[in-house]
Amino acid sequence: MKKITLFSFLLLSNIIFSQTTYNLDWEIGMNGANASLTIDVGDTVIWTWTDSSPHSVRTLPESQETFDSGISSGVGTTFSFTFTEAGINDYQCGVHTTSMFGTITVVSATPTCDDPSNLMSMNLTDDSVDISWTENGTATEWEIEYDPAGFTQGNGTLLVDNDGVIL
Ligand SMILES: [Cu+2]
Repeated sequence: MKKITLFSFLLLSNIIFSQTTYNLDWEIGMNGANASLTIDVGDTVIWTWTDSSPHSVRTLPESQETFDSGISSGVGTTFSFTFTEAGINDYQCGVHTTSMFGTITVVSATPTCDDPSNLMSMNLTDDSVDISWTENGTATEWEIEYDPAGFTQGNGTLLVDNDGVIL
């Protein structure tokens, strides 16, 4: 008899996400709204030096995440940082602290995904099984991964269910 192991239930919306790269010019006089962005967790900001003065990009002490590019010069110099935590990141140029500063606000783009519970299987035959679970969030569609016992999660056969009936 073939044993089917039902393994994994994932919200589709939880595995579909994208990352965005933002570009900011970095020169004397860039501050406030011109140097500020609201982005999602996982997004990257690239600062590009657009004048010939020496600059840096560094966070202030209360910033959620911490970075410091060090001081460098040259039009076209870049510094990039990928934000991985939701929060507020005030930053400045370490050389021109009063004329070059901004805020990168990072928000959480991924909805929370509650694990289903009460996973049960019944009526197992050679080629079918009834399964049930309790949805603990607001999902209306589930991805079901299965294969013979011992398969590697991620390599199994996928089914998508949105009405509780799969034939
Ligand atoms: Cu500067």
